[in-house]
Amino acid sequence: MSAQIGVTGLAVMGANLARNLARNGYTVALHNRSVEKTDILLEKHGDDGDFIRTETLQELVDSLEKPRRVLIMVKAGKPVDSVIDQLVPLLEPGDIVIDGGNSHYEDTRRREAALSQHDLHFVGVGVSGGEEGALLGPSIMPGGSRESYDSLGPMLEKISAKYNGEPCCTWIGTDGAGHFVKMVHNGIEYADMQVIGEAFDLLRSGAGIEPAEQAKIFTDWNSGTLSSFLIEITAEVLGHTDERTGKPFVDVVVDAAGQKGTGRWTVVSALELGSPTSGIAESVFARALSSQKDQRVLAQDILQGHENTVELPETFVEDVRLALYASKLVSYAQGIDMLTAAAKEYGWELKLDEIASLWRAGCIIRAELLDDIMKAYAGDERPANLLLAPAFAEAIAGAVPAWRRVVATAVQLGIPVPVFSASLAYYDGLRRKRLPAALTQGLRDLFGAHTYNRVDTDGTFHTLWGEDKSEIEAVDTH
Ligand code: NBP
Repeated sequence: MSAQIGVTGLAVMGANLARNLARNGYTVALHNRSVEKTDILLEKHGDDGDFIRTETLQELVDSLEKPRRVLIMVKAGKPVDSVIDQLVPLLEPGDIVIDGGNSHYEDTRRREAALSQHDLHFVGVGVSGGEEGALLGPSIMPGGSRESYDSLGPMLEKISAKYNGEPCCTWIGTDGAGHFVKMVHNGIEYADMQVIGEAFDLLRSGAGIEPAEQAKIFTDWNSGTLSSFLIEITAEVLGHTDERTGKPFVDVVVDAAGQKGTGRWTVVSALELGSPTSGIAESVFARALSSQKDQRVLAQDILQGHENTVELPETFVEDVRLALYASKLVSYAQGIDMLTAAAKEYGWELKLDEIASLWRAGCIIRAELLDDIMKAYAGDERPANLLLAPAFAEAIAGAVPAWRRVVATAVQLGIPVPVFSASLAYYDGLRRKRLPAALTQGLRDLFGAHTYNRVDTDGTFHTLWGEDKSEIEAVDTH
């Protein structure tokens, strides 16, 4: 018996993907650097399907049908390079090496280029859904060559999550496209979680609504336009009581948020692409600020808030819901804008409707909203920005008055709402006829002769600020 796919790296994600593959009828060869993990998996879950136990990468490779498919599920970074280096001499042209970890897309681009020199396919695959998703059906974002997808795609589609029967897996684009899209997914996830946190804080600190009561509010919100996995689990976490103290669980958790790096990668990449991903960036900074616990403790006694008293409108809870919805839409709009910029930069033909469609189930940001986003990009006329799609322009317009009230209230009460407010600033920046960027251009021209364009005529100009302030046409030095 030979295996249709081999998995090396059998920690939580690799083990669960291997089990998912076996449960779907594939024979899976198993390998882990330390053989214990392989044996534990076989002992506990050997009944899930057909597995082949191997102890070395050579044995793994020998157990596979050709062209071979080897899925690497080891820790992202150097371990991936190490495994690739060991695998390459064992493989033959046409074989497919798959990296299903959270690798940086630039690493994936580099590895794809290197393996193509050996006539090997290298497929960077974004996998979202955590441990449970890997077992029961994740959202899968494969990059790499189209040819490799012909061989690998059916397998990945079979084990992926399904939305109304449709697989949440489709070929994304060449080289690092899959990992790039997964990275942006994670960036949106950061923003999504932060706006939920801001809503929680406003309801608690602003309106005095206790977590248990908020759990009911979030459950209620989950049946409307905000319906999503993250809203659903927010209700679960807020409704949980700490066993030891009898206090709300959220009150016994240290308020310092961790991060593993994909949010940061998203923001760095957005800066490099010149894509204004302010909501996602603020969500990463909010986690960073929360973690500066020492400074925060000192600041509590030194920095005065001078908060104002605000009479909350009767509609406050609904206002917060609308502000959350609008800010969430902005995060998606910004994430999608990044995808558009990256497609241009890297020559990927990203299909935004397909990307939205494969986020509809299995992944952490799965939400009803994504079905509408998919539809917005499905036609021939793709909106230049998600917020400009007629359905979303209307939806966000309906939320704007409440959104402004909520941000103004938060400012008066001294409750930080970095993503609510950055998203509103983005919205206003996008829609306003004139921006103070004109003044910026004037300043740049004065101190650095950086030139400017005029609203009334073509050409590039410079004002002789140090002389008679007359205007000259600038010579194009490019
Ligand atoms: P980990 O990221 O914790 O990695 C552990 C695995 O890497 C073990 O199998 C370990 O082998 C192996 N490994 C290491 Br560490 N160094 C190695 C080396 N130099 N050579 C060979 N193998 C090495 O596993 P995970 O949490 O299952 O995640 C796997 C990938 O999936 C990561 O990229 C992660 O970011 C990504 N991911 C995780 C989640 C999640 O929810 N956990 C979700 C989505 C994506 P050993 O047993 O011999 O030490």
